[in-house]
Amino acid sequence: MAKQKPVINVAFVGHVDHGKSTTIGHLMFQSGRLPQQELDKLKAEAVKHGKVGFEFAYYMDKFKEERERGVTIDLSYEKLVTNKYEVTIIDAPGHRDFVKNMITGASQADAAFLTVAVKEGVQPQTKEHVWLLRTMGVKQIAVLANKMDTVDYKEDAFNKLKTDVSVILKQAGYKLEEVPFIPISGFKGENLVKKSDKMPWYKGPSLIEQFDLFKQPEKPTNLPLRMPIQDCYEITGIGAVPVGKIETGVMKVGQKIIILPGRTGKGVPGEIRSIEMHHEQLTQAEAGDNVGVNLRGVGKKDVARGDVICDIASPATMAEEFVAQIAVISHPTVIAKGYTPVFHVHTAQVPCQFIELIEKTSPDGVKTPNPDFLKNGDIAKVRLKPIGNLVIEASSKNPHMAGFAIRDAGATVAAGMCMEIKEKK
Ligand SMILES: Nc1nc2c(ncn2[C@@H]2O[C@H](COP(=O)(O)OP(=O)(O)OP(=O)(O)O)[C@@H](O)[C@H]2O)c(=O)[nH]1
Ligand SMILES: [Mg+2]
Repeated sequence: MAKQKPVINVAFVGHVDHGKSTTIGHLMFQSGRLPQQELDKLKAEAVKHGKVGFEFAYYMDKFKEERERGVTIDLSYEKLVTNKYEVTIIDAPGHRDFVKNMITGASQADAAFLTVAVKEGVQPQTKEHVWLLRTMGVKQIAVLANKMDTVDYKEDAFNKLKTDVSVILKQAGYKLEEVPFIPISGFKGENLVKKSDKMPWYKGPSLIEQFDLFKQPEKPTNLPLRMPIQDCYEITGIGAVPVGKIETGVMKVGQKIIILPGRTGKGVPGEIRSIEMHHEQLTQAEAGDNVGVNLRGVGKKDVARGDVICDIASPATMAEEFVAQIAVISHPTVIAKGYTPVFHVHTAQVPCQFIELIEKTSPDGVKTPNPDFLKNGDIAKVRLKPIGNLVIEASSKNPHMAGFAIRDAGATVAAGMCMEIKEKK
């Protein structure tokens, strides 16, 4: 079998209408995936809905409501094969009503293009998305200065945007020297595949070249084994078979493991008897693999979704309390001490109580120690107490086990990362 190219997931994010879907659609057109005939049809449909100019966006925005309103509502995915990678492009919505979908996209991304229309500049969701990328652990960002046609492809306008966007990137903790800025016109198709002759002052890569400049995402096989259990089956003659994705590390037949927290909260020790992936028996599986495992010493009643299979030599931590950095995205009122929403951490869902608001940074960048409450747009350092047993790790120890979304009444109210843990003994 031919060796496959490495896979990378790249999200397009940024404020509503700044041209994410259009840029992706045009990129697909120029790289031959969207035929002229199809484009003509999309153009006719855009005209019909009074949305002239949305034909490229329509390639990504397929729902009726998306097309009528001319906004992206949910994530859509597109494959692109570059010289180096098999890329999965994730088109995220920019509208503030759909931030929760953007968060899901960010949680799947290895890298992101922050798309900013050069005339409008930094807008509320430009900033919010930068923070969310950071919170969800997206380390590699490139900025697309889009709609360069609206400023006659002038270098001054590009430089002004660069200065403004740099401020928010820096606030969120990105290293500016690691963030490339690329001037493009998604609609006119400038600098997407071919270098644009309209911007001779620009010496950097085109959009498609930038995909290959992103670093290859690491398969975290060096970290200890962590497999959050998605479900557990009972198979006659075999016994309990937990299934799930190995987040980090390597799993081998014969390996000694412990499942945390387990029914009792004290952990259930066992041994890997067999590993199965796509109905095939393996002697070893690793980070990224979705597997079913049969365990010696473990019954179906001992484990459930939300438990984590860990290497017994370096098990995960259960938190008595933890300190996290969170971004408040969409809460109907304010978050104060005592609030106890449900936290979604790997496959676990556990209520956690806010026991201390340590510091907040409001959207204008002002920091307040010990605030009384948090509201939408705030980034905060908080102390939390799980009500029940929760396996979570500090992002410095295992970033794949540190991220979470906070949900309440069917909506994502905030997202965050665990920074520090007080371990449960
Ligand atoms: N002049 C000009 N218009 C553009 C460009 N890129 C996008 N547009 C227009 O901007 C509008 C919004 O484009 P979309 O691609 O839907 O923007 P989006 O960022 O995907 O929007 P959401 O997904 O709803 O956040 C459309 O009218 C596009 O034609 C560009 O490079 N130049
Ligand atoms: Mg869109």
